[in-house]
This record gives sequence, C-alpha cells and structure tokens, in this order.
Amino acid sequence: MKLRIFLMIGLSLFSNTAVIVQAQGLKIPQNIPLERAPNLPGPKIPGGIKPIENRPKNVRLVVDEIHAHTTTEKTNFLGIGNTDDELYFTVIGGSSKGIINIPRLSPPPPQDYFSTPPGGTHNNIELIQHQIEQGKSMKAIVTAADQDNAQLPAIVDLAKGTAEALGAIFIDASLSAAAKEDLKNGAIKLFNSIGANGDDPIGGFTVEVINNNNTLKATWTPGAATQMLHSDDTSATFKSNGSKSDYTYRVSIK
Ligand SMILES: [Ca+2]
Ligand SMILES: [Ca+2]
Repeated sequence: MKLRIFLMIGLSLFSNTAVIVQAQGLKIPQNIPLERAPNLPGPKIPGGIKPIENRPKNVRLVVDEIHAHTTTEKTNFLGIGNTDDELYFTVIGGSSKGIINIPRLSPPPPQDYFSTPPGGTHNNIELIQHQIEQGKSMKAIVTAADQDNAQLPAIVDLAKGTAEALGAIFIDASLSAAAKEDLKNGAIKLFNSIGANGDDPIGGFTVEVINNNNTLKATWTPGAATQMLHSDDTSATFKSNGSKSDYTYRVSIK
C-alpha cells in the first residue's frame, strides 16, 4: 500500500491523467524497485526529460516535381544537336545548427546531373535534410543550372564563397529586412557566377523555414529569372526561364 501511495505521488508530477489511470490498474510486484517497474517511469525521470517542444525539428526540402517545357539546349539550323539539359542544383544555407553547402546536387555517382530532355520530368529530389531549433529558422538558396562548360572545382568555390559571405545570416535566429536583401543579392550573384563560369543557370529561389512551437512555416522568394506561381506555408511553385529555358517546379518542406 505504501508503494502504491508513493507511486501516486510520483505520477502526480505528470499532468497526463490517462497515465495515472493506467498506473492505478497495474499490479507492481513488491520486490521490484520502482525505477525498474514495468511501463512506469521512475521518479527521477520527470526532471530529466526535455519538453518535446524544445527539441530541434527535422525538416526536409524536396523538389516534388520539376518539368522542362524547354531546355537550355537548342538544335542547330539543320535541326541537329543535343537538346537535353544536364540539370543539377546548388544548395547553400544553414541555421543555428550549422551551414549547408552542396555545390552540385545530382544523382549518385557516376552520374553527376539529372538528364533532362525537353518535356522531361523528375520527381522527389531531396535538396536538404536539416534540424531547426525551437524559435529559430533555416534559410537556403537553391539554384537550378544546366552543366555545360564549368569545371566542378569552380562551382565548389562559388558555393563555398556564398556560404562564407552569407554564413552569419544563415545562422542568425531570424531575418531582418537588410538580411533579406543580402540573401536575395547573394542568390543573384551566385546565379550570375554560375553563368560566368560556363554553365547555364536556369533559376531558383530562397526559402526561410521557421520552427515555431514545433510547427514549420516556410516563406518563399523567387530568385533570378524566376516567377513564383503559387506559395503557401509548406510549398511553392516556380517558373524559371534562365538561359532561354522554360522550367516549372514544385517544392515543399516535409
Ligand atoms: Ca546549356
Ligand atoms: Ca548542358
């Protein structure tokens, strides 16, 4: 009986009455220490468990679908030539948990691009897996491009330079108006630099994802050569026309 009273006091630390009701129905063998009692938390646990809302929240940023109406490649005047794009994504960003730097996101090696003919579609391309702390945000710049003549080390340098230039903004808790402008300009600079290095930039976007009481909310901004056709708290649809292409794509957080 003493054990039962002790149990009730211990369990009253929990606000969850369902647990208490369940515990009242349990028969605890007298010779088992309370800490090891089956299906019951020991008395030391309540202070040791972090409230779930304070834990970082996982986020995935995914291209649900990308469709090439027109690629960057054109046939010659005889109608001859390769019209496929060698599509890849450059993904730069971060949060208080760290920096994201993916110079060329593509399928597993040896293929280092998504082969994309005119009319071609790709689905479920995961761009980012990250954790966002409570009350903080993740920001990311995503650029789609066609691989032509740029060397990979040049793209790696561009991504690194962008990550370093914007690192303080990425890891800051939330974006000021000035930081938003810096982020937008950084995305345009990256887009132009990819072109200057010999690849064909297609377009892209920036996104800020806030973890507010364990609920994720995304704010989307179209990048260079890009229009936003739709956006809500978890997804957006963009149309990009960089390098004389025509792509539409839907992205979302999960
Ligand atoms: Ca091209
Ligand atoms: Ca190409």
